[in-house]
Order: sequence, then C-alpha cells, then structure tokens
Amino acid sequence: MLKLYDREGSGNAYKVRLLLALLDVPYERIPVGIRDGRNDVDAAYLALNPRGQIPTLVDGDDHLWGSTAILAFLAARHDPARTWLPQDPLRLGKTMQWLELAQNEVADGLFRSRMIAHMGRPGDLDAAHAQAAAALRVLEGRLAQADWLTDGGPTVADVACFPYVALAHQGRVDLAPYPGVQRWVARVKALPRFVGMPGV
Ligand SMILES: N[C@@H](CCC(=O)N[C@@H](CS)C(=O)NCC(=O)O)C(=O)O
Repeated sequence: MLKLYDREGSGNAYKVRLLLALLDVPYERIPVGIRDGRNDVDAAYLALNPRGQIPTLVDGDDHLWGSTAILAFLAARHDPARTWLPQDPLRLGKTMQWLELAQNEVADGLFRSRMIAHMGRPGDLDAAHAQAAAALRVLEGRLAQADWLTDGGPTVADVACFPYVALAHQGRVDLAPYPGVQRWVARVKALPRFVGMPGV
C-alpha cells in the first residue's frame, strides 16, 4: 500500500491527501512531528527526502518528494482516463502553468501568510500579503470566467492551488474581492469524495 509522510496541518501534504481521496486510492498515513519548528526527521527519512520536508510518498521500493511531483505521479498512475493530468499537449501545458503558480505566488503569498499569521513563524506579513494578492489576481483573472484552471474539468492544478487559497483566512487574507475564486473554492468542495483539513 502507498505510504504518505504527512501532518494534519500541512497544506502541501493535504494536496496529496485530497487527490488520493478524489481518485479513491487507499494509502497509509505516517505522521511526521515537529521539533524546534522543523520536521522531526532522521537519517532514514532524509534518504527518502533530502529536503527533510513533507509530503513524501513511498510506493513499494520507490519514493518521491514534493507535492507537485507526487500529484503528477499519482494522476498518471491511478487515473487511466487521464482527466486529472491531461495528455493533450495544450491542456497538459496549461495544467503545468497553474502548478507553477502554486509553487510560486501561492506559496510565497498564501502559504507564507499562513505560516506567519497562523503558525507564528517569523517573516514579513505585508510582503507575504502582497504576493498573496498577486496570486489571487492571477487566479481571479481565470476563474472569473471559467469553472476550472484548465479547460475541460478539474486537474491536479486545481488540487495544487486549492489548499492555501481555501486556508487564506488563516493568513489574514480576505477572499471577498475575488468572487470567481470563491465560486471555485465551493466547486472544489463539491467534488465527489472531497475531503477537507482543519481550517478548510
Ligand atoms: N515545495 C514543497 C514544499 C513542502 C513544504 O514546505 N513542506 C512543509 C510543510 S507544509 C515542511 O515540511 N516544513 C517543515 C520543514 O521544512 O522542516 C512541496 O510542495 O512539497
């Protein structure tokens, strides 16, 4: 069975839990604790994930780190219809484009705002809020006139962008100016087999 190194409050690990639920794939969760503000990991864990972060996925003798890589792998392996990771070149490229936003402005803005405002980590909340606004402006530009980030239905891009947008309030980011984003959050929550996390 798949093993996911995980923590309940991690939005990056939640991306993987959400896709596994949507694909109805069983897995075992292995919780990773925190010590002195960092993941409490040992050399065996660092052999699986040299960054020492979560999530990490173990599939038999293979392992993968980084939520984007794990989402792509799971969608390619467990969704034979390839709706979640499109095969059509343009839809694949568009999906990758939004995955890039998830790892840049969404992470630098919404993830960072939550780390500072909700988790009490040091940092510049105003700078994080400026990046969060940049992420939300780009998302609103798409979602004001489209149901999903990629034409044709939900993909791993929606799964990757969703957690930290849905957790925006924990970073003291108001979604009121972004009605298209709010409708999309509700649409993701209405997907069959959707699961939440604390705060979502
Ligand atoms: N780009 C990575 C980021 C992963 C990440 O930042 N994980 C956080 C939890 S959400 C973590 O492990 N932080 C603790 C640490 O770095 O020690 C991904 O998408 O998986």
